[in-house]
Amino acid sequence: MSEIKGKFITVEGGEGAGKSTNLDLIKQLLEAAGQQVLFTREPGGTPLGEEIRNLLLGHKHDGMAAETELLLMFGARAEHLSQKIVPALNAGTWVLCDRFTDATYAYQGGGRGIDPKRIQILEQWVQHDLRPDLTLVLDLPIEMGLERAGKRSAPDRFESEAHHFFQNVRERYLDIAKNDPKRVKVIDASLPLTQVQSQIKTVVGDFLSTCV
Ligand code: Z5A
Repeated sequence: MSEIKGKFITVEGGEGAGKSTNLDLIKQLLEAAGQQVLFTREPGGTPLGEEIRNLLLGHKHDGMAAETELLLMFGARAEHLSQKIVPALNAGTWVLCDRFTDATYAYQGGGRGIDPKRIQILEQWVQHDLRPDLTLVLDLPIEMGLERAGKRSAPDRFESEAHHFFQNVRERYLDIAKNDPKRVKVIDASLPLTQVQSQIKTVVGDFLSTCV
């Protein structure tokens, strides 16, 4: 992993926070700065990863053990890193990923209550020293996010969780940002879209200015 030339950018947040809505803007900003960008997502991003995603998000395995969920996330991630993310970064392509390991700390750690030290072991084992260079956390109140997501489609296995699960997810994301402020930038996603996008432009612009 020592030959990495591209930058790795991830976008995180709770349900309905606006990740899908804003990923295209981020990609455009990076491309306008002259970067070749690979857009991908987790869980998923590879044929095997997308199959694992279906297992994780569908209702066929409702009640799966938290540890199974955690290991499936990292199984999909190992495949994603080896088939897609690391080769792209090594070739100098920038990778923009819809969720990554911060989601594991937030959902499996905060939401399911798995000890973060166990997640850390898997993170080091699967990723070695690879961590995102920049992470945007789209933050908004739980009710607002669920309402936005609910308008769009039937709830998946995660979206069917109880309110306190999402509260713990949100708090864990904010803790991650507090503990790693250089990498992780919180965007107030409760605001109208134009204001959310202007915050994103500032954060991405600041990051790009450090890459010259
Ligand atoms: N997961 C995990 O547990 N552990 C892991 O390690 C990883 C993932 C990697 C993947 O879902 C699930 O996997 C996820 C965590 C878990 N849990 N769930 N569910 P996902 O990431 O594919 O999907 P999601 O989180 O459910 O995202 P989403 O519901 O698609 O939300 P979104 O992409 O953030 O929001 P959106 O689709 O862009 O926006 C929602 C609606 O709001 C839409 O109608 C927009 O037009 C509207 N919108 C967006 N912004 C605004 C503003 N500013 N104002 C008004 N309306 C807005």
